[in-house]
Amino acid sequence: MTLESNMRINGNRLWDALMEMAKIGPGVRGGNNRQTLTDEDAEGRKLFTRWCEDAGLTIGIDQMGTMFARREGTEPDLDPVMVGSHLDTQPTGGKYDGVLGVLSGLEIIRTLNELGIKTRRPIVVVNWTNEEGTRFAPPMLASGVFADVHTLDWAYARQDAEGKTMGAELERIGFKGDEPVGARKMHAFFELHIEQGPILEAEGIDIGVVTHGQGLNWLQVTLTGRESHTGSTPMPMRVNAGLGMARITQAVDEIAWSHAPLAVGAVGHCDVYPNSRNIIPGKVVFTIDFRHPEKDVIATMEAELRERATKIADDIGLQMEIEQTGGFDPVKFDDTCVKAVRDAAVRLGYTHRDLVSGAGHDACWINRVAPTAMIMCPCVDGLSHNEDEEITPEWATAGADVLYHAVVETAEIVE
Ligand code: HGY
Ligand code: MN
Ligand code: MN
Repeated sequence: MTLESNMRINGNRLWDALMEMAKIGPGVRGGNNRQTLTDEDAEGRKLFTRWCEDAGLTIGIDQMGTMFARREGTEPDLDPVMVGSHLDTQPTGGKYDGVLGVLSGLEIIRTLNELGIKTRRPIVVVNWTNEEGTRFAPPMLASGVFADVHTLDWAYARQDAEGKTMGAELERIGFKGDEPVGARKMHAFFELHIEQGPILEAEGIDIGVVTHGQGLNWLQVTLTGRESHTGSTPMPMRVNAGLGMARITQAVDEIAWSHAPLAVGAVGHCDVYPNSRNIIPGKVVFTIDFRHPEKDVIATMEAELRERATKIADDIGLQMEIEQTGGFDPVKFDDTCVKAVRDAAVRLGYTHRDLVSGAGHDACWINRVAPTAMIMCPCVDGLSHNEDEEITPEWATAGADVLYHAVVETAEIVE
């Protein structure tokens, strides 16, 4: 049997699953707050487990808590085709970032079961732990350990704002598996994700065929000045760490604009100490997020930032430390997998265009250990990492249809 254009997933069932999962870890404005290794994440993992077991899948969990739900192939010894993304969300996240990719993988299984279709290769649906990197930096942490970018011990030692470690939290929620991370081999990996940008919607296109992912550089800056009274300290005597952060934040924006149109830069995280209304900040810690499709431009932006930040700190009399707390080079996805995605979009009659991913994804690390490709669907106003994140059922269905064809073609249908 070959994949025909009428072979499609059940879009209503997928949408119902998305809405069901969205009830877990609700945000304050209709989105989600299901941060990694929280009780809410554990509840979402348990719902996913129930659904996978109902679909006849066997579940393995590795030492980073990543979940692998396996549908057997007719040739069990062949390396499986893996498909998935992440169920953890930002603190003010949307209902679809990551979740669409995991639940579309499950929808593929449900469709294959319903039609009684068998594949030579096993198919494994994956929920990667801590893609977002908000509670425990850096992002894509479990897939990074899987791809041998980080060690397991380093990942376990990552601490959240309350000093809790990743290892202890994995233990606490009962998802610290014993499978060695990276032991599972795979023939290929596919990830469906919302674009989190404006291009597909603006151009009226259904499918992003993701050929590359841009690189990322997270620089954590610590500025130390002197706490003093905001009222009685004369201006010339102030050593204001908050002022340094403001000027460096402005410099980040100017550096990104100076490498337009593809460079981006912002400060999204900051801690001010002691954070009292009438004390000049004695210390600030904040994170710069630089991104660009070309590695050398990212390096140039970092060099320019270090030069300007040093002058800013010297002018104010601040001590400064800069530490890289996250980063990955731009990635080029596998040509064969990308072709499977593009051919699927054509076969199914969906409009499509090549795309570079603006956000980082687990696929960016898994691309190091297996042939990998991504599919993107539009999102409303290109908005994401915001509780107003929205997609349409049609966009979800189109993305999952293309994912279905790319995965099943690669896993090889058995006549
Ligand atoms: O930061 C990112 O690009 C991803 O959303 N974690
Ligand atoms: Mn994501
Ligand atoms: Mn995200």
